[in-house]
Amino acid sequence: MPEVALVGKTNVGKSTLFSALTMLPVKIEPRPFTTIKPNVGIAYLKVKCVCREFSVKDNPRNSICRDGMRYIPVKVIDLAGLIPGAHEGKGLGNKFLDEMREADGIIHVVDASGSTDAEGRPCPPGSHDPLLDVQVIEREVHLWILGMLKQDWAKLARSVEHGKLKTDEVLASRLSGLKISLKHVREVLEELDLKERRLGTWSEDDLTAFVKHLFERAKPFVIAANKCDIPESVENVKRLKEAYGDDVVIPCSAEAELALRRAAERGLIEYTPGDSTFKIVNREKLTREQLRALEVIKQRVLDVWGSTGVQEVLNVMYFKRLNMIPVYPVADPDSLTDTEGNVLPDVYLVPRGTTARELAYMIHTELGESFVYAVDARRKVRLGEDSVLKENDVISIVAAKRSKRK
Ligand SMILES: Nc1nc2c(ncn2[C@@H]2O[C@H](COP(=O)(O)OP(=O)(O)O)[C@@H](O)[C@H]2O)c(=O)[nH]1
Ligand SMILES: [Mg+2]
Repeated sequence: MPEVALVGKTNVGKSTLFSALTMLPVKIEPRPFTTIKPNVGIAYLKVKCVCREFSVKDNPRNSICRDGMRYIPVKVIDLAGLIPGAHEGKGLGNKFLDEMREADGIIHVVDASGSTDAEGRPCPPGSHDPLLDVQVIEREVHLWILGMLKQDWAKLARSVEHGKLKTDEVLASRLSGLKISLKHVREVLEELDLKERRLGTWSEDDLTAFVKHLFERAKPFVIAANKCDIPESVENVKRLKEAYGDDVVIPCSAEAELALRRAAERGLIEYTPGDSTFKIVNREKLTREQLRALEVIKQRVLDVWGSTGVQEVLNVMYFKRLNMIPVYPVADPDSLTDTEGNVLPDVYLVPRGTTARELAYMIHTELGESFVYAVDARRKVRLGEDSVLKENDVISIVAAKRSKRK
């Protein structure tokens, strides 16, 4: 399952964002667990499902479909504790390693209203610069990886020089705790012109640059510019976007999203994450305070930013930063079913550029090995193994022998 980690200093709204993200976005029975451990839960990406285009009623297995929208589960981990100086803390390293290892990317939560100081204490809005917090966390992560790399650096360098080990392999294995691939290591060595350089001659700056580039590639981040309901955040969101780009910075209000999801769950309003509005179901059932709170959310969040931004945080991470696309594998390209007759059972998130055969491997090693061709169910054409998949492709894989297909 896809997986993201939440980081950020204290009091910026990590726990609130975690709660909002991991509340079920739509009604489902039976209710699956949405919180696995106190700090691990399930959130959902939201994409337009292909069911309406094909005019079918689907029975999703690995995801949920409601009103033509597909909700794809993503594991979310609240990594509270990545604080300034964390890289020096003994024991913390391994816990982080374990928890960050599987993460596809990192959601960096900041208080965009500037009402939390460097130590995480409340302060007047606008008095703390959230850009500093982004830098602090980045530095912390870099120092921490640097520490991992530099252990026995001299010994490492010697073993490469004696021809026992290769530079890229040594570096990748040193960082395997973070699940950083050999491919990423090679790309960065190339990019920084460090490929032919002996490890023993790397300067401190070389190492720092290497770590920085590698981490950006291996674990891309988005900035959840939280507390955007507070007016002082407008200016800071602008500054954050200037520094990091529109595809990295997402203004959001975790508190507003949590309130809306709770109200929707209790049937007080109609609201789906990502929506720009909500509808009050029955005015009489709401107290004056509740009505007032909803009005504030409308005025300070929805009317200003277009949505609470919480759904966007996840969607931007996967579809912009990680450049993934949804594809729908099926066993039968005519009925669009799996072998048990479920219509459009699964949606897979795959990196843009994934080929038909690579998809087969993701479904099942055996299916990849026995791949003959694929069928594009939309156009009813055969695809060869190197055919690059497109967004929302519905694909059936034809294998040489019967494999254990789902
Ligand atoms: N105004 C506003 N306050 C928020 C928002 N999200 C969280 N908070 C408040 O910020 C404080 C810290 O939130 P919490 O989730 O515990 O932060 P954490 O320490 O990062 O986990 C709490 O008082 C929250 O109610 C938001 O979107 N807007
Ligand atoms: Mg917390």
